[in-house]
Amino acid sequence: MSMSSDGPTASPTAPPVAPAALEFGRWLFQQECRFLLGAVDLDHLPTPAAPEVAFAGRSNVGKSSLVNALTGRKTLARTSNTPGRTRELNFFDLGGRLVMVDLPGYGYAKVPKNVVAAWTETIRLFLVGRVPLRRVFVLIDARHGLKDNDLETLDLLDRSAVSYQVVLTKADKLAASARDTVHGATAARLRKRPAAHPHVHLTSSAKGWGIAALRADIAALAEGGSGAKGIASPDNDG
Ligand SMILES: Nc1nc2c(ncn2[C@@H]2O[C@H](COP(=O)(O)OP(=O)(O)OP(=O)(O)O)[C@@H](O)[C@H]2O)c(=O)[nH]1
Ligand SMILES: [Mg+2]
Repeated sequence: MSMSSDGPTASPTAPPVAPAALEFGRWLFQQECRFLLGAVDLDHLPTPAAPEVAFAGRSNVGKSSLVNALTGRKTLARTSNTPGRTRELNFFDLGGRLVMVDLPGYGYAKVPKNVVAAWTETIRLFLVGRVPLRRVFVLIDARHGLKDNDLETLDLLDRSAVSYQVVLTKADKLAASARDTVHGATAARLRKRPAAHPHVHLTSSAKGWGIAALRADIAALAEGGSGAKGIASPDNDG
């Protein structure tokens, strides 16, 4: 199945993904994935048990859909057409080796301003202060590219030296040429950012594009993965 889903184009910034890394990613994401808990605030986070990765991004960008695509389970994380669907920090354990955190979105959620402000602050504090967090995957809608509130998030992560990697989502909604343009432009804008991973993933949860390569990168951060002991990406200094 994964062979047919690598996406429409090879990325100009993509290092070749080693077959062993792809295989470990495929294996890891076949392990049992278990919802641990949803935390409404930082007082209710689970006790760290494994390396963590978090999925951050504007409301409606496709964070929950990506968690579902990665795990091959359509309804593990709740998704919706209505921005603001995810209202808690949702923790998922993957085979006891990795914890994935599906975050509430920032941006244009149709919820009261004070609620958005509280979420934003919770997310900020989580991103900069969560000890087991190995990398933040910042999701960007391929149709829109980096917006002001995305740049605020990247600034925060750069300032706090929290390793992050950009994932373009909903690539199926763009023509091939537009996909290449936004992919190249996004990678170029990340080049001077100190905590950014240089490779930008181009994905479609709907079509399965880029999911196998993303699994490989995430799995490298898990217990037993090739990058499990590294804090920062080795090729970060561009
Ligand atoms: N065409 C297409 N639609 C997608 C894709 N990924 C997500 N969507 C749709 O985008 C909408 C939002 O997806 P979610 O996964 O709920 O987004 P989210 O980032 O978790 O949203 P919040 O929890 O509200 O922050 C849903 O209607 C999804 O079906 C994709 O790859 N392609
Ligand atoms: Mg969500």
